[in-house]
Amino acid sequence: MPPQRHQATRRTPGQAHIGNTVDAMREFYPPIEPNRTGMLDVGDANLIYWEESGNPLGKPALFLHGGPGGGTTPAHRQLFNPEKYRIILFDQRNCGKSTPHASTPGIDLSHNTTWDLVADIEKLREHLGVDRWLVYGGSWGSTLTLAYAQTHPERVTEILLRGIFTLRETELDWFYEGGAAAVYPDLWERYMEPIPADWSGSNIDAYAALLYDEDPAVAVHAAKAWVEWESSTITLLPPVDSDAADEGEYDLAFARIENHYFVNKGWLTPNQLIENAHLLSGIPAAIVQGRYDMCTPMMTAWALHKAWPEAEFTVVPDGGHAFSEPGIRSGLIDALDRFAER
Ligand code: STX
Repeated sequence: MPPQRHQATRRTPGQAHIGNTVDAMREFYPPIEPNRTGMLDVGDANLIYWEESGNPLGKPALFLHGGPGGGTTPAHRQLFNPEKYRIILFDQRNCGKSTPHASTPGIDLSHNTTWDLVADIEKLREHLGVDRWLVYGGSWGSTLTLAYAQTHPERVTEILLRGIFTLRETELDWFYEGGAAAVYPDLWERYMEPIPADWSGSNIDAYAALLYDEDPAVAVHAAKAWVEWESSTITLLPPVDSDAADEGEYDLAFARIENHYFVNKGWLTPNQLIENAHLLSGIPAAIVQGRYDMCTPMMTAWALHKAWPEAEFTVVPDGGHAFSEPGIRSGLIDALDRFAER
């Protein structure tokens, strides 16, 4: 079979690999069901949904989902070889199957911060009796992976990151305040539509009010516009399906949680996660970044690569943001298969 163009491929540490080098296309592993699931009490009246699939005696691997507020889906299990990995997924506070859900009227998100989630990961690790684990995170999941691994490096065997996001002002400005409007002026109009014409503050602040409007129809309308902007710009090619049948709970939770993190700048100091990359020294790591990622553009992956040259760095030449895209998926599965042999 001739090589296919949209592959990510194996990369040696310390070098940037950018271009058209291709290996074999990788498919997802087959769909699997969890071996066990549970709800862990992490305090502050929060229960988080967790699940384990794959090999109960395999190499422990933790999947950190995006958003924040995106939740896990069964497809996330399929990045990992189920014979090799003990695959652990959980829904971060107030989203997915975790409770209370952020769409609940009167929800209080003050106990939902980056550092609450880092503490939750440690609680989950102890609850499951895991000593050390591989951690994978894409997008916001990459932010959380960096925050967790820089806080508890001794608990992390390997790191895999996709679509690097570190919640810096420049990154929020790009995606939520107008940068990406240069590429998607049509979709940008729809994102801006709920914001009152006389509003003079930031878009993120406008949405912070809209998402809690006393009229639930206004809040849901805003949530749908927020989510649609994000979900329609994360793949290189337009997505095929939409969530038109959704009642709004997913959108409300996703938009409220993301917006809450962005208003608070992730409870991070400027550039914190990149400046602290040295704390990850010695942990085998790989970064997979799509060249045409419009949500978390490559400037951040590049900055991380410069600060952390020992991590493998792969740019997928025809990749966007989503983990399911062929080149991105191939790069991730290739890295996970190699880490499985360590
Ligand atoms: N947010 C990027 C992020 O983590 C800035 C993200 N964007 N879309 C997603 O996650 C979903 C795939 C979960 C919808």
